[in-house]
Amino acid sequence: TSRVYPKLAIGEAAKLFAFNNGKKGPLYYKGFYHLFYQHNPLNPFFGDIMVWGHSVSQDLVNWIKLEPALSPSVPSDINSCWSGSTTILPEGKPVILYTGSDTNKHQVTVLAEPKDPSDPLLREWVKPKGNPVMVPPSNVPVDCFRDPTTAWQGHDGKWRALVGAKEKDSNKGMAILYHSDDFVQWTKFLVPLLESQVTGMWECVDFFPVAVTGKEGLDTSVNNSSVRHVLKASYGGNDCYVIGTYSSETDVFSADSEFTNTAEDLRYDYGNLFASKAFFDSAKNRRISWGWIMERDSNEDDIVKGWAGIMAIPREIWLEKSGKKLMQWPVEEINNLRAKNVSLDSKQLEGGSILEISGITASQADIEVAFDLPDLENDTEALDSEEVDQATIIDGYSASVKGFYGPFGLLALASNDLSEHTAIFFRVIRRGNGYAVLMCSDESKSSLRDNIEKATLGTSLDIDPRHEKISLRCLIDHSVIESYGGGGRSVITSRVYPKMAIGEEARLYVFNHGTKAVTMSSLEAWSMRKAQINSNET
Ligand code: DQQ
Repeated sequence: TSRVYPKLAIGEAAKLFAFNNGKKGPLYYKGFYHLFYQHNPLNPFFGDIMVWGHSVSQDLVNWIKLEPALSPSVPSDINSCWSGSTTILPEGKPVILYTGSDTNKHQVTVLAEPKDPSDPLLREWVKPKGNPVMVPPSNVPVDCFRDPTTAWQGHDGKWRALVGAKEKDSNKGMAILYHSDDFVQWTKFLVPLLESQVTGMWECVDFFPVAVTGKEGLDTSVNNSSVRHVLKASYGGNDCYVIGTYSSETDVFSADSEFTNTAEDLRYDYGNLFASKAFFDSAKNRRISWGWIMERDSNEDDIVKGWAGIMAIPREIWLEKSGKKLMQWPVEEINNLRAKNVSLDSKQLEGGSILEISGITASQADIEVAFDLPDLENDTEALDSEEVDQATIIDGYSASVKGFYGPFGLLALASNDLSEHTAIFFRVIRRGNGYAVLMCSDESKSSLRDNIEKATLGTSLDIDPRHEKISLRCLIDHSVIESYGGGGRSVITSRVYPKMAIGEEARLYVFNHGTKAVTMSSLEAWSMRKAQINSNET
């Protein structure tokens, strides 16, 4: 396998060599952020042997790639080291719980500890005797029991952890709860902490507290009356979550809603993001979620380019003031890559208009733009109404459907003849006696290449366009567009493979293809510098 070192930019900073997927056990320890990730050192696709790749950073932007942290070495993980999580014990030592594929290819939970806890780079890990510490329960298939969470301590000081699973002969997905006094002996709790009849296997489960007010992150064991809990499960290609109240006295998690395995489920991202993991960053008291962005090209393409899979920009997450959903925003450190800046004052965008944003590197950029619909209130014309079937709503995720208010937004990674572009846009439609804002990312014209999956994606953005501007931040990086709507209320990540709109040939436009004029009340755009990625081939 050729190990290629493509020119690296921001999102590409996380382009990790050969195949990687899914976040594993990120953590902050002795001044370093650690990113562990599923890695196939041999081929740019999911392999029979997967290891824990390992990179470290002091700022979440510039990275040093180290040797793999975990590789198959004991009967419990001889056929792969799959996903898991890190936990920092009260005395400050980090430990890992992860899924091993054992000699019989059963998925079991393995405990690993740092060989030298005084090494801030945590380069070497050892697997104490007593492994595996958990094995699939009898009602769970041996290949549906994986991805243990970060553990937390209840009021009684006992450890708790969850493992994602599916029930035998059913479509029930669940998070199985385990207790432990010593982090080695784990006892399964009578009932799962949460389950759903309709989702199938829950991968990469995550469970953590969020403060009911403010943005500060909380360490995983915090629980009190000003805390709620989030349970995230990866299924159906999405990272979905519910918010609820957890008591360690009863070990009951009362969720406000259920997983339905439909578009109604709350998602971290309405585009391409999966197998994320959140961790508490004690350096800055924030909770950071890190997701994996899959390839949408072919295996053959991945073999040609020599790598596959990238990590999204780390996101700070906190509870939205309504308490009904999470907010997400790129970690502030990414702003340190901002270089040349252009800013535009308020402009009226007539229906059918398009305006190039020049003066920045459109293929590697950070854009913040806001739109305003001053006439919406007294617009008596019959707007597009949302009282239509779901299929029509989904059609609305395409930028080619012309409405009254919308589509308006950005054409990113656009060729100058617009034959290639990814449209990130909004629509405002009537909903009952108010309005709904749809936020969409239309990849259908993102590439002239074949064998690429091009989705039209969208979701409802939870703001009232009569009283607040419609804001959008896009981090554009060659083959990734991360779009944050409404200050982080909704996020859509698109993975695209333009053939013409690459490097200096890429363009950026603001557009309004709706019938009605909208006001672009402000736009700030920055060229983004490359992050430094080095291999510490010690
Ligand atoms: N990928 C890992 C599993 C996890 C899945 C294996 C998530 O542990 O469930 O590479 O994409």
